[in-house]
Amino acid sequence: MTKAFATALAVATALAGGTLAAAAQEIVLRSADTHPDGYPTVEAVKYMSDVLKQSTDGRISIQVFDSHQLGEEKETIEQTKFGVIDLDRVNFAPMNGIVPATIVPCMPYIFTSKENMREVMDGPIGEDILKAFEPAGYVGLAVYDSGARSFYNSKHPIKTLDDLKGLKFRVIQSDLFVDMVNALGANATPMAYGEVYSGLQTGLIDGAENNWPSYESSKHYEVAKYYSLDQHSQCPEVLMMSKISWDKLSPEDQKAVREAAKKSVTKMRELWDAQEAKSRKIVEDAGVEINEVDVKPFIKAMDPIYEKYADTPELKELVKRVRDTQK
Ligand code: GTR
Repeated sequence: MTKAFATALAVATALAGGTLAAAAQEIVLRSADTHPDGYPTVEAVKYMSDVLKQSTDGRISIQVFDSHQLGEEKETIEQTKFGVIDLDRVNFAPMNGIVPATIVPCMPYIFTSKENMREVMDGPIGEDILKAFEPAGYVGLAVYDSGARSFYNSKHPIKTLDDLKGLKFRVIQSDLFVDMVNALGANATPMAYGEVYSGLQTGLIDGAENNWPSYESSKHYEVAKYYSLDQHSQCPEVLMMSKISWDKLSPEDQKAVREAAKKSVTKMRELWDAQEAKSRKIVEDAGVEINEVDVKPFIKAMDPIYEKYADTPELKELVKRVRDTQK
């Protein structure tokens, strides 16, 4: 080997190695969230990024775009499908029409408690639901808590089904929720989360439905001061990845992403429990009128929803499997 050739070879090798190292080094996954910085879902994905950085020697990290910077949930779901966004943290509800299995954990009063929801979503039922994302172009990575959704409005407390009559509620964007709230006797209108505050303020809607941390962090409590704890759904959150982005990762990196996502679930639950209490305190201190609800008639009114939405053998079976955990 001549000296010149050896030098050229060394340079070429270094360059190739360098390019590879640079390419391998810099993977920054873009992740969307509708919630503001500090919200448990946002913090959980940031935590996941730290875990991932550690397990990949700093090669892979996640940049979280909070406060719907990348769009409202319907838009980010679409963009994630096309690989424009790598990761998306959304509620299961706007996925109901895209991944039918997500309907089951959103069903009214399907879980008996927070613990029951966690147990179901941690086990084989949760795994099966996450797997159902793949044919739709997503990889389901983790399920996060979302507490229980209850009604709030600007008119009066909801104590009975009669109190819902004539009120117009914004619901999360899912037909299941439209039908659920209509079945309870109110008028449901689906709308993007970011439009709810002004909708309440201008009187376009009388109320909406959500959990403590969302009710508080969105400041909806400022314009809808009656919060009635009917807890009609415990529909959880999901962290999903674009199948297009996923397929670009090596199997080892896919494994690292999955593991980091799983670890973020434990972290999220700690943050969630603390945030629920904190948010409740904030709205109580702000003078919100909170009331408990006798939910028996509410549960009864949901029978047609089970008939309409658990309408395939697969979904019926999933509902049964959830019920079996409660025996
Ligand atoms: C929240 C959920 C958000 C969003 C919002 C909504 O509970 O965390 O992802 O779906 O509800 O009502 O649109």
